[in-house]
Amino acid sequence: MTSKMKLVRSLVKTVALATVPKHIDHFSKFSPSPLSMKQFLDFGSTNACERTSFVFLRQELPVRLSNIMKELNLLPDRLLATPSVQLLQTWYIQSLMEILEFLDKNPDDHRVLETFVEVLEAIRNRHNEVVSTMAQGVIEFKDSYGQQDPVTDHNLQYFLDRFYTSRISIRMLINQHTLVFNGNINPAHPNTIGCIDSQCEVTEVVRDAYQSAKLLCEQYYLGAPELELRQVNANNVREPIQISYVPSHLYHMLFELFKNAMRATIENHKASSTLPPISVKVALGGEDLSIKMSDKGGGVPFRKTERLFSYMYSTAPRPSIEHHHRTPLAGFGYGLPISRLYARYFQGDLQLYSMEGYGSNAVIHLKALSTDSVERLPVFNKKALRHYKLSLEADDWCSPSKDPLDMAVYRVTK
Ligand code: W6P
Repeated sequence: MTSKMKLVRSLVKTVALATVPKHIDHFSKFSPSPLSMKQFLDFGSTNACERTSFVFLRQELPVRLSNIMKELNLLPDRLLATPSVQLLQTWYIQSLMEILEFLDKNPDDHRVLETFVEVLEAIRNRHNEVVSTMAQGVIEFKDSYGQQDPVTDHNLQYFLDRFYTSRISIRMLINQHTLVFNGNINPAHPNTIGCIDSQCEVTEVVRDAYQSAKLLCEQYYLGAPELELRQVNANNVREPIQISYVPSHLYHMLFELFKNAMRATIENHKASSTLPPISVKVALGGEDLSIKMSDKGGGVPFRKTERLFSYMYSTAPRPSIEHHHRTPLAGFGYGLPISRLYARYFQGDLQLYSMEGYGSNAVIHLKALSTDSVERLPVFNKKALRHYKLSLEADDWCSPSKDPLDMAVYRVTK
């Protein structure tokens, strides 16, 4: 390439870049359109139309990207300025620009549709390391500014929940389009449309996730707890439990929970020669599909359970004891908070009920009906903006006194 060509290219790029804020302002004024599991399945069924999907995505992807980019800009300057977050922003801008290229393209030109699939695949790859890069940004931020105040902590939790949910949803859209319109149906799974299994066998995913966690566990400890799996199908006692779901999402959540349960079980039974099993119960009702995983790992104090889902706590410098034998098996990381986002993404939830001194129950609640499984998406609006503007106020509950008698004296004498 001649230096003149290079100059022209870089000028074109600069001009395109300069219009990005305008596009972000425009597309962030639209609310994302949540899809139901049924709509996802329809996109990939017999009457699947690549053209329709293309026309939808070239609008919807910029809307979802712009909504979250607006919110990203509300992060504390000191976090925004970290190299990690700067890098991450360039990925978002680049991807947005690449999709905007398709706005004036002809949807009836099959070459356009082909290029679109390629561009989406490139975008998906570009964003592979978003979670770890953002985590790195949070570490850099904490390292240079120390322990944050509760407001920053709250804002960061609020933002990252929304940011990672947005990412899950964008990847879901990209995966569905690229898998469905690449023409290869998976013969091993005839019920799969893209990454959705319309007859996802829940206990099968439980067993898979258990096996993987078990292998990992056995590499670092001498053994692993057994699995005790039971299911109750209230709708039809004889039928196995099936739902329309994304098996990879379910696997992700269960694998994370198993790692935590195994680690707790082993750490709590170091002195004993036997390990209590991890028991999993899967129950299907008319509305909910619930999965409860119980361990006898000694539990977590109630006061500390919220921390397991905190991004700020999870990026805390590791306690020094942990430095000596770092176990890759659970603890510290975004595993639990992100698993909860997967559950919530299709209107479910993930909760941890612990009994300190005994063990923990982790419960995943999912929607049993594909009509209820609708994407839960963040939208950038006034209410979201208000969240970032909360200021530190005095608590409207008294703080517990260390010494009630002092307090009594204080009251009387005052
Ligand atoms: C624990 C802590 C935990 C987190 C998630 C799942 C299970 C468990 N068990 O002790």
